[in-house]
Amino acid sequence: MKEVKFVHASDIHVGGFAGRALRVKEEETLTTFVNRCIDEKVDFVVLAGDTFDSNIPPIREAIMFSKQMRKLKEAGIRVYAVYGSHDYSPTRDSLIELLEADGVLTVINNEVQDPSGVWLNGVHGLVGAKEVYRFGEPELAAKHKPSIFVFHTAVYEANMTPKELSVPITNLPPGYTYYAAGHLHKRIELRSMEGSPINYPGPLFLGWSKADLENYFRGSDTGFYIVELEGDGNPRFEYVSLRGIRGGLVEVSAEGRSAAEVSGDVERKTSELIGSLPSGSVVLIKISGRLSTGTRAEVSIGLEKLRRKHAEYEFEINDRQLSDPEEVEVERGEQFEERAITKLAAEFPVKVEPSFIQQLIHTLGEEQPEGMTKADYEEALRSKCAQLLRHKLGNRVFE
Ligand SMILES: [Mn+2]
Repeated sequence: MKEVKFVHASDIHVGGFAGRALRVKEEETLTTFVNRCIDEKVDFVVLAGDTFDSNIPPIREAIMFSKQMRKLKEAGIRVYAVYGSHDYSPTRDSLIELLEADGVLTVINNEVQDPSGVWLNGVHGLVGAKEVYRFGEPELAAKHKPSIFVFHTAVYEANMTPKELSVPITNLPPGYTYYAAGHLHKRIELRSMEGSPINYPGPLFLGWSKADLENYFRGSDTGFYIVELEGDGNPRFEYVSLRGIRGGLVEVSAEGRSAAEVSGDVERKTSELIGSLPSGSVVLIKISGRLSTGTRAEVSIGLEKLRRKHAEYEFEINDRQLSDPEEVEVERGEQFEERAITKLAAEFPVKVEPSFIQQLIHTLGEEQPEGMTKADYEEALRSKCAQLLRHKLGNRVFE
């Protein structure tokens, strides 16, 4: 077999950031990415999930992405994708399906052979990592070589997720030449039991969260892999870094300080930072801790003033861990859910056992099976819940 070259990217999260500067940058990054794929004359591109930030992203962003994929198609480059936890839809109500119908990419549902001769198979990432149970399926083992396994799940050995939300390397389907992984927003390179690469490229662009943006400003990798397969040998790969967002991070602790002090500190640090940044740069402001006096709202007003004063910059705010002085501690820790349910059950006008509420929550959480219409699914859910309630509370509640 002749040498095959492909690109492995993941977690593009198209539409993940709404600010104008970041949207422009997203398009620039994708253009650079697509041009590089074309220049390198790769045979195909593999996207390991979370291509879009949601199943139905903003249409403007989706059109931009679709045009980029079309450029690849016109250059004779095939694109293969699995779903990630962000763009998956149990009913296939995802714009990925539209791109597939349009012929610019192929969703990997079963093993598929690329015209280069390489085989691909994979597992979609689901919400809450529910796909972890699929990895033991014997039919997922590689039947051909060379072959690529594409998945959107954390491996336990990456040390970034709890056991129940990840798959141990020993449980990955055996026999593949290359494991194209996604989901972890960090570049990680591991090896399978047989020595094949298991690579996480991290986000191609930024990811979607304020934490992703913070990691970016702290220097975390964003980019993709170019992989070369030749005969039965181990694949060679090279990481291509894609950076270029101008901006920086302003971090302020609110712990034990007044809202006025915090606002003053944010203003001073922001002015210091933007003194060295061209207009159009992105400034991430992170404020965390419990205020001694004043409120979060006061801090927000200060931020709004700052935004208006420096309108030529784009601000992203992360104040999720900023709290008011008198705010009640949110319950945390072991068996939090059980404790909350027990408390709730005690407040019900009729006697209900906590286990019953859990059963009900579980039933309501059942996913819509493939091939079932939304209406049928809702009807099935309603009837299951009604059955449960009738059994527990008697018919009177439905009269
Ligand atoms: Mn992701």
